[in-house]
Amino acid sequence: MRRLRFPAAGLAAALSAILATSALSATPAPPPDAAPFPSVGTYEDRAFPAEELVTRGLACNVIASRLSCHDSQKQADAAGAAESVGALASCSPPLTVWMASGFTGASLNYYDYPGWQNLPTSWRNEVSSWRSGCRAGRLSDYVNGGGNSIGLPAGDTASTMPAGWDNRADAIYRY
Ligand SMILES: [Ca+2]
Repeated sequence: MRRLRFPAAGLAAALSAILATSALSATPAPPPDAAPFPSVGTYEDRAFPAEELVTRGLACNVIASRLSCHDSQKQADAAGAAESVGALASCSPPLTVWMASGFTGASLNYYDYPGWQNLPTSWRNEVSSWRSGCRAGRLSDYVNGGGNSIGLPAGDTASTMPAGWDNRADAIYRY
């Protein structure tokens, strides 16, 4: 095996790089970015770009970072119960958000937890009602949990948003 030799200047550079790394690691790491919204999804057993699906007024599931969309909330809930496995299945119903008040309009069922999940672009500043399901949740004004946020107690629903929160959420957190 060939022995590695560091010229003096190279060794100094390596040492200072190590020291710089140590100094950086002492700084608290920023929180990881929220899970990106899936780029593709399925509807009637065909694949489509996600943004195309979520602008069609469908009821969609996000399970293990996979997107599948259905014609009605009832169909999405039934498919979600069948598709979710393990911990995700044991923690159903999911956190659901609707684009319109009164649990109407396009919807997204989020099964994954814990962590922030950014809403798809066409959904930002659109959430107008929600259902938290078996886990508590949170909605934030900006992506990645940024800006102000509101807590959603477990097992709760709201057919309209609290003052100042209609059409405002950009990301959700499921605890
Ligand atoms: Ca917002």
